[in-house]
Amino acid sequence: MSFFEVTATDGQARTGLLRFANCTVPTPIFMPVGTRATVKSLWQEQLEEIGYELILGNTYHLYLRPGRLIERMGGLKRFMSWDHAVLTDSGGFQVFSLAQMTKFQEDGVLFQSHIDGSRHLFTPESVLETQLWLGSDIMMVLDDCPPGDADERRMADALNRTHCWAKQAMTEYERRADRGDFDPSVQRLFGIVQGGIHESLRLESLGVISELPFAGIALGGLSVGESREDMYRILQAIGPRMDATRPRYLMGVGTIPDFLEAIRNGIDMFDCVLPTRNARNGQALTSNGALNLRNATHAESSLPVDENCSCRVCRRYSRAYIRHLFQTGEMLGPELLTYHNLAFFYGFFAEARESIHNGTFPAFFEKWNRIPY
Ligand code: PRF
Ligand code: ZN
Repeated sequence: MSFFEVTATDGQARTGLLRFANCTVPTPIFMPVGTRATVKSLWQEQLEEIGYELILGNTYHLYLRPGRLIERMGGLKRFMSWDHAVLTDSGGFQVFSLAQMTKFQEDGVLFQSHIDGSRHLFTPESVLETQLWLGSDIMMVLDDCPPGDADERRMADALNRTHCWAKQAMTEYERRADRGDFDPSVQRLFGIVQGGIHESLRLESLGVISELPFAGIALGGLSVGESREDMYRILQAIGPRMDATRPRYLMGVGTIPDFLEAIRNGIDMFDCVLPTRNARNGQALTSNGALNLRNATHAESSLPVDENCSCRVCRRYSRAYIRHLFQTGEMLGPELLTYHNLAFFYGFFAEARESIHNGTFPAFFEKWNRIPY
């Protein structure tokens, strides 16, 4: 049984299966973000109840805190009691967005912890090592993701570095697999394509990364401040050219319109903090667009958050009640909206997969593309 299998296509859109040691998940798929070994405010039971089996963790945060404790506790999945699948990001992106001071040195990136200012070095080998003891099913290579408005020099340097690091990561992965340090049919490594909004750099990067035997290929460096037009232009140019036999992962994206455009161009995997972070600010994602439950218009509404949603929150609680929870700063407010938003995304992706199976993806695309998000 192969790790990834495409089961149906509709245009460039595909639906398929990702097979892990403990579970099989269908694609296209959304992965809830559980940065610090928790999808904020939810119990693992609730994620399972919605239907999620693959979640994301962050190497940067977990390495800094609680660090090796996780290894002693039997790995991330045992530690957080998650008996399904986990993908961990490498820390590359987080170092550049969160750490206080970064400096490229000794074939890695030197940074100061955003927690206590302590100094650390991430190398392609060290972040692989960390993800091995975390026990991630999918490990991401260390990459250099410059800001969207970086100049050409910084862009070219970043791409070179990303490609060198990818080769070093694969060499180390194969060396340690050969040594029997881990099971490569359980812990797989994905490469990351960079290149900003420059089509030529993206194609070059896709060529370099695709040549290496990664189990999957990710698109990094999108949704980092560029315009929507630029992002969609890159998705259209690169998505369909990515190796069709390997899963394609668009990192840190995004919104319903972004999912539609990416799925249309052959992307299989997504993660984003949007449904969980926005929930904590009172924003609900619904089949009619986004609405903010802190708004006074919901003060006396006995409607559910989304009339077309059958999640446990929408079956039981009113907008007025949830607004009251936010007004009073009660913690149940963010909890209920996080549950709904993740259930809403789950339903959207289930519908996307079904439409690809049925050959009705264009109608699915049109229906959702009309809704203002
Ligand atoms: N690289 C890594 N993680 C990421 C990104 C990236 O470029 C992004 C950009 N959208 C989100 N998460 N390693
Ligand atoms: Zn709901």
